[in-house]
Amino acid sequence: MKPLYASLACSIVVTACGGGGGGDGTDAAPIAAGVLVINEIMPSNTTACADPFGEFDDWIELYNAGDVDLDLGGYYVTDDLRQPTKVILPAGLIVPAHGWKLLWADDQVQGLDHLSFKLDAKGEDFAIAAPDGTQLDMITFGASTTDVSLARFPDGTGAFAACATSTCGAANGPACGAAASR
Ligand SMILES: [Ca+2]
Ligand SMILES: [Ca+2]
Repeated sequence: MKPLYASLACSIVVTACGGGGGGDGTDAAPIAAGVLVINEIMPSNTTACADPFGEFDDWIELYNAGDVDLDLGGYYVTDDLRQPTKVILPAGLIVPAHGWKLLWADDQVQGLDHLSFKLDAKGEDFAIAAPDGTQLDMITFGASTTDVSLARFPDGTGAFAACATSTCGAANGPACGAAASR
């Protein structure tokens, strides 16, 4: 065993990774289609997953299919397609490259990732738009079953399917797609 060597190697790796970000927030370049998508959504949540305050609020999971972390500052979300720029997202809300980010639709002031509206379990829309107003993704859903999400499988590209084994903030499972697609 070489614990000292191991920890040294770790710290070198971490340093290399941490220094590789280097992004200057170049939000001038328009985002390509399909890079930022709605990956999973739960309009009625009682036991699936809790926000950092222990509250089982409605949530939306975004997925970043790209190779660069995305800062959602200036992006828009809405639960009303007639108001595509209803809510502007704050800077510092990051969706990691090839990673997921949960937004809590709880109409509460609890941090960057909490939206000023809730989702309607009886059905409505949710959409996300780029800072220039271009719609990036949207979903229209009907009446929701409590604690059942609608999830894309595979992540980012698959069709939405009802998912009783939701995965907030993590990769969607094949069981969801299989369960709903017959
Ligand atoms: Ca909350
Ligand atoms: Ca998921």
